[in-house]
Amino acid sequence: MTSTVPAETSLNKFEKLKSEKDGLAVKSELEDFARLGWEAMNETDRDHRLKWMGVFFRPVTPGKFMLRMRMPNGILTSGQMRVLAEVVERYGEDGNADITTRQNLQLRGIRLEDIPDIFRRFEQAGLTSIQSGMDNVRNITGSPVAGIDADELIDTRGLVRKVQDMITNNGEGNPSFTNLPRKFNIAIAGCRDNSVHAEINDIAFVPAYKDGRLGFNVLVGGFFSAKRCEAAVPLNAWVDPRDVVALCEAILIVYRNHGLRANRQKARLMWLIDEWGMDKFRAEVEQQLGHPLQTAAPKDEILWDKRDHIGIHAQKQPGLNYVGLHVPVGRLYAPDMFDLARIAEVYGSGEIRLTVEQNVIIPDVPDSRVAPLLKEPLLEKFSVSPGLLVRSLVSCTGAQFCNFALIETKNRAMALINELESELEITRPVRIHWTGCPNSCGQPQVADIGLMGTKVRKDGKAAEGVDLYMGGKVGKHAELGTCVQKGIPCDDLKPILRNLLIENFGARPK
Ligand code: SRM
Ligand code: SF4
Repeated sequence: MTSTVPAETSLNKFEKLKSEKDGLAVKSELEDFARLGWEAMNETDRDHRLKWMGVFFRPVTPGKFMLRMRMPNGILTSGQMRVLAEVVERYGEDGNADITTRQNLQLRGIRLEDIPDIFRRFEQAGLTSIQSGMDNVRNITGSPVAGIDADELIDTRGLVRKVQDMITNNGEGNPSFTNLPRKFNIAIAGCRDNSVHAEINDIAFVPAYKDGRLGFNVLVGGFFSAKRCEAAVPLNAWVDPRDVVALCEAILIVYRNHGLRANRQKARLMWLIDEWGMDKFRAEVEQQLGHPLQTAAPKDEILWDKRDHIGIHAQKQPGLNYVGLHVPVGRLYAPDMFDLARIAEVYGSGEIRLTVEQNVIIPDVPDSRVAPLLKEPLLEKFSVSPGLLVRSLVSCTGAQFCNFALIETKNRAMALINELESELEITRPVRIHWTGCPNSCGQPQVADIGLMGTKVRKDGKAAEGVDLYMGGKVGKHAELGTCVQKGIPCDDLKPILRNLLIENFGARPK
């Protein structure tokens, strides 16, 4: 199976660079790049094709690359965490790692000359960063408490892994799926609370019973972009869990072969569904699958509000607990990562999980080990009972490392939330999401209060500002929030948020 790009496609810059040389080709050239150095190597390889290996040139910090991993279902072992900690540790102050909004890790400060060695270590540790950027399928998300939640319907761990293995050829790289028209997101929900934001993925599986059998209803086309944001829509299909991999493969092939490529702003899956209509899209998927799809189950099983998994929770395995730690805006440093690895081994089974809220879960902690775990000094930084505002705070990378950013996000978000928490008595969690530009990596549209970076004028001068989003609903009856106020200078934001929290979210001045 090879990639087929329609001949009549007029080639934009990205289609051109992909047609000249597939991104995956750089896999065999990494030693050469390491020898040449980032300043001497081919710029297109450096700025674009390296992303097929998860290696991102950062114009904000030239020479210090970002490495985006794949963490299927957001799960890693203590051994893997330690390998990642060793990688960032060697870069001193430049090195850190961020938990991403796709239940994943991004490492920072990486030098190109170290990449071959880092990748050898990844291979030994069963880690991969392959096909994690550009026109590839992003990290596949699954329920963060899969296999340990007493109320779960379907354990998503194996399914997510199988879908990743199909897409990446078991981590070797798969040229069948390295030239998609655009990025592509897949999520598999197995619990009752939709803790993966199914509605904002290009393909989402949500648990549903059909004729007494448990499987998934399928949604397609959800995405955010600067031009357009859409929630996923029903494919009118129900699949048995055994058919998830085949359906993902069929949809990806249809998208790869027919997705719109001329205009990158119109290249996500939803634009193809719009052009064809759902009936034609579904029929093409069936043809690719080689058999008809079953129609959707009449209702899905997403019946709960979304949980954030922070704190101590009994597992379905009697006597065991999972402990959710709050990691402020997802930022980790090497000592934190070593500590998390140690804590997972000493108190749990050595497993570590990540959530789309950029937090960490330590599973398999016996009842008798919970109290000693709570005394660990790391929990002063990564709390099990954080303040009600910081608890649900999510932020994209922002100006510190991202060249698309119109504003600084993570540091500003933390500073502002700390001030608001000290001035207000908060009575319930409020989900506040920051994103540095209209690409919406920080998902402001799923938040109670979403803040999207923009440029404004204040006192006649250019300044950093935000557009304010409200109304995002998650879990049961998820809905996207919308922009309610544009162009608020960041310097003027605090009183506006303060009033919003008092008037709409039950906060009281202290
Ligand atoms: Fe994103 C591009 C960071 C989740 C929509 N995103 C980028 C780049 C790669 C831009 C760049 O090259 O600098 C950012 C890297 C900055 C850096 O140095 O960290 C970036 N995106 C992120 C992360 C790290 C945000 C975070 O702090 O958590 C998330 C990484 C997820 C992962 O592990 O793979 C991240 N990005 C998202 C999401 C949220 C999600 O998937 O739920 C979205 C919206 C959902 C979607 O894609 O439909 C998102 N990112 C974008 C877009 C707009 C896509 C579009 O169709 O136009 C871009 C720009 C692009 O692709 O051209 C983008
Ligand atoms: Fe960068 Fe914009 Fe994404 Fe934030 S939303 S990580 S600023 S591309």
